[in-house]
Amino acid sequence: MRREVPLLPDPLKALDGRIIRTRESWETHRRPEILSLFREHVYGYGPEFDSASLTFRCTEKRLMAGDSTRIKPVEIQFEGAYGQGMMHLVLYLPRSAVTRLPLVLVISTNLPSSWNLADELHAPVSDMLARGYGVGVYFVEELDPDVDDGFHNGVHGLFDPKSRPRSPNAWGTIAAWAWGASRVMDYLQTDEDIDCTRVVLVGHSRLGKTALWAAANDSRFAMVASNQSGCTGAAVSRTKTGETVRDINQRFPHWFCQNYKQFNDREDSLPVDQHLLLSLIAPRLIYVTSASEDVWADPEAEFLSVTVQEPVYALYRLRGLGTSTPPYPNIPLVGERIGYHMRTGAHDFTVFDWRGILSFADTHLNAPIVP
Ligand code: GTR
Repeated sequence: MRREVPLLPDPLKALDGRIIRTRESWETHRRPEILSLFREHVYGYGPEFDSASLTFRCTEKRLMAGDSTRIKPVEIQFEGAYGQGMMHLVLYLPRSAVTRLPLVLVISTNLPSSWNLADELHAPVSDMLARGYGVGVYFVEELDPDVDDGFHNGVHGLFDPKSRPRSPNAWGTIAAWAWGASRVMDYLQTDEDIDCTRVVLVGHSRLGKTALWAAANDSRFAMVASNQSGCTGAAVSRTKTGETVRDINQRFPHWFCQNYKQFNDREDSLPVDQHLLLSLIAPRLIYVTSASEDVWADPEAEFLSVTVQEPVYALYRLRGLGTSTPPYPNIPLVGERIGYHMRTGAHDFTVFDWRGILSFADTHLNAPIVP
């Protein structure tokens, strides 16, 4: 039996009681309000940053052995008040491409030992290239290690005031990882192989949370795909089963800002819920996946989140999924710019998930087939 739908913050009712009826008032009033609420209470505020201070260096381009794929590693260097940092982006491009390509940008954990990433990524790189995309990967642990180590290292150590305790609304690790996606986009805007108006940002689980927060902050991403991102990702927190706000704050105290801990066991007091995170993507493309046995992420809470934010897409005259009933497993549901599927099986990033995401992207980003 389906659980009762919780009382969720209305995307179209501002804190001052104003009802949002037009996209203008959404964009000038309610959307910035929601973004600030997420910064203040959930993910934290990142630093002021001037992208003009970045430097990029393309290193050792090469061909993948026995393949028609070009690998283009890029170093992205940034400077904070306390020193310099660097992240890597690795691009995979078909050797034969003649036009700027749309890009699937995959968020990954660690920089692996070799550039030949296809296996380590669990991403069908050759399938994506055949569909006409370039593929990019960046590595979040270069931005901040995934451990609760006091925010002395990584980008926090470079940009944040040294005073302790940190501000309760200072950015956590997920926000740092999302910041990296925007630095990659800064680079992509300079790369003549890529059409930066057609970039799909993809992440699984904790990296799905990262992808959503990055795309919420940075409207240069045309599409975001969150694979089983669950708690503080796509799933609404009110009445969520599996992982709760308390669970995630206890197991991963570094992921979010300190203020978020005030909502342990108090999800109903949050001024936002995760459907509002999805609404920040409108009117761009969004694809959310769940897995039937992934009760920790809670498929029902992920699906609910997608449907209850559709009134925001409706402001742009964009049709949503057309139903509030969760779909049968393995059958994607698609609206005009919103897609969702629930695959049978456990928490994982499978070929089925990739196909759902890429088919949706193909429809909307019109990827040309590479000869
Ligand atoms: C889990 C965590 C989830 C999810 C997952 C992952 O342990 O509770 O929120 O992010 O890790 O990233 O694999």
